[in-house]
Amino acid sequence: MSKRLLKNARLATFLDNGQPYGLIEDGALVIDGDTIAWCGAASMLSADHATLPAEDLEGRLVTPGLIDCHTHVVFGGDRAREFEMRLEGASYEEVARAGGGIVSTVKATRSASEDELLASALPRVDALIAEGVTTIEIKSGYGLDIDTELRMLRTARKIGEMRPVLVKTSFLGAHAIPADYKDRSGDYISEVCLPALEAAHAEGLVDAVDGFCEGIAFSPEEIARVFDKAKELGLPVKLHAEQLSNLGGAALAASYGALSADHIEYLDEAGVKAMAQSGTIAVLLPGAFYTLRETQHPPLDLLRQHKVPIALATDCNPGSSPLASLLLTMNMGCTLFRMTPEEALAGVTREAARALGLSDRGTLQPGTRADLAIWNVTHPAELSYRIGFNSLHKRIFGGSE
Ligand code: DI6
Ligand code: FE
Repeated sequence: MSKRLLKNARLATFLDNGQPYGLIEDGALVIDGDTIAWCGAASMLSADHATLPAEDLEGRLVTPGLIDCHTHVVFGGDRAREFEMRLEGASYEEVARAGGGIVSTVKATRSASEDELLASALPRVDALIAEGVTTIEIKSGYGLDIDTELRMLRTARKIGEMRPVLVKTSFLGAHAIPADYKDRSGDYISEVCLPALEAAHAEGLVDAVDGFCEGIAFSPEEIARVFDKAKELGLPVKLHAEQLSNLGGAALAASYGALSADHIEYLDEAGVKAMAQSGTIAVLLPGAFYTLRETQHPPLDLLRQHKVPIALATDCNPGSSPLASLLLTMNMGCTLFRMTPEEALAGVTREAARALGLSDRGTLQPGTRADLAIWNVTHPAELSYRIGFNSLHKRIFGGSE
C-alpha cells in the first residue's frame, strides 16, 4: 500500500508534549500501509512527505481509534423483563439469587448456535464501530459449560474476521455459578472452568483470563485457582473486582500482575496502592453504575493520587450495562464519576490499550497502527460533552477506510 498524507488536522496524540490531550493544533499525519509513519506539526513536515498524495481534513480532530476494553457483546437473548423487575423494586442481587440475572442469559446462550450468537452480536459491534471503535475486547462467561464457553470465544474471533475491528478475547468461565453447581462453586472451578480454559487455550481462543470476584459469584480463593491456571498457560489476567462489595479482588489481581481491575466502585486505598505497584490499570464502567443506579463511586481521587491509569469501557452486556456506545460511556464517566473530558478520551484510547496489554495503538506516534477516528469537532472535550450525538467523520482501520 502506498503512503499518504492527512493534512490540516488537529491531532490528539496522547503523548506527553506539555499540551492537554497531547494536542497538536496544525498537524499532519503520514500513513504507510497499516502504520503511522510520521505525525507532528505541519511546519515540521519533510519535503518527501509534503509531496505525498494528501487529504485535507479541514481542521478536523484526529484521535487514535477508540478501544472498548471491556465488553460482553456475545450472548443469547435479552433481559428486558429483568429491567422491569428492577424498576418494580428488585435489586440486581435479588434478581440474580432468584435465578434471573447472569444465569438467565446463560440459558439463552447455551441454546443459541454460533450463527445465532454472531447474528445478535454484530449489530452491537456495528454500533461501536460507527462511533470510531477499532479495537474491542470480548468476553466469554455466559456458557458456564465447556462447549458454550468455546462457542462464545469462536464467535468473538469470527467477529474480528467479519468486521474491520481488532478483537481481543477474554475467557470468563468464572463469571457465575450455574444452577447445577449451586453451593458447589469449587467443583464448578475444577470440573468446568479449568478444563474449559485449557481447551479454549489449546484452540487459540484466549488472549486473557478474567473472573468475577463477588459475593454472588466467586471468592478470592476460587479466583486464585483460575489465575494459577492462567499463569501456568502463560496468559495475562484481569478481574471484575469490588463492583458490589470489597473482597480484596483488585489486590489479588495485582498480586498476579493483572492487566486491569474493572468496576472497582468499592475499592479502598490498600487496593489502589496494590494496583499502582503492579501497574494494573483501573477500568471504570459507568454504564453498569448507571443501570444499577449505584451510589458508591469508584475512588477517582485515590486513583489519581497514586497514579493508577484509568480506562473507560462500555461493559456492554444484557444485564447490568445494555450500552453499545463508547461516546455515551465517556459522557457518563465525566458526569457520573467526575472524570475530566481529557481523562475520558485517554480512557478509551491510550489507557484502554494498556488495559489490553497493547503497545501498538492508543496514541498517535510513528510505528503505531494507523487506527484513527476523525471527528467533526474542533475541541476534543466535545466528544464527552454531547449526549446521543455521533460526530464521527470517518474511521481509518489499519490504514484502510
Ligand atoms: N459484572 C457485570 O457488570 C457483568 N458481569 C459482571 O461480572 C454483568 C453481567 C450480567 O448481568 O449479565
Ligand atoms: Fe463486565
